[in-house]
Amino acid sequence: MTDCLFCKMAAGEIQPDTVLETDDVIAFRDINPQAPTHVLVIPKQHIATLNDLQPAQAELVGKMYLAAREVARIDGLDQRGYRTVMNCLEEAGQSVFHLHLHVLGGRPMQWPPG
Ligand code: IU
Repeated sequence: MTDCLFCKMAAGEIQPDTVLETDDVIAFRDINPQAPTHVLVIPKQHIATLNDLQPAQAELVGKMYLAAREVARIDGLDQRGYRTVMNCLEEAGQSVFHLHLHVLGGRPMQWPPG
């Protein structure tokens, strides 16, 4: 997907503020943070939304969560607490159509989210 911003980050054409990278995923700091820690975990492979996820890609989502856990450890949130969020489509707040997991923490969280 040549016109996908997150694909360009995955390809190294745009350099995000990267927290960690594996063969399959990248985690980088959100440009408009909503909490002291706000990191996005993306697969390097283009998947537009959760609706587009295929059963064969289930392990990839597990790797995204393992990366989110590592991000929390890096930012000192693993014992304190953190939230992971994946928005699917516009009504839920999805604005970038490349699968991503938000990792948020460092402040008290409200429930339910708005
Ligand atoms: P959303 O769930 O699709 O709304 O999340 C997209 C996120 O991508 C949002 O939090 C943006 O601030 C973030 N983001 C970014 O980190 N860098 C960018 O260049 C752009 C969006 I565009």
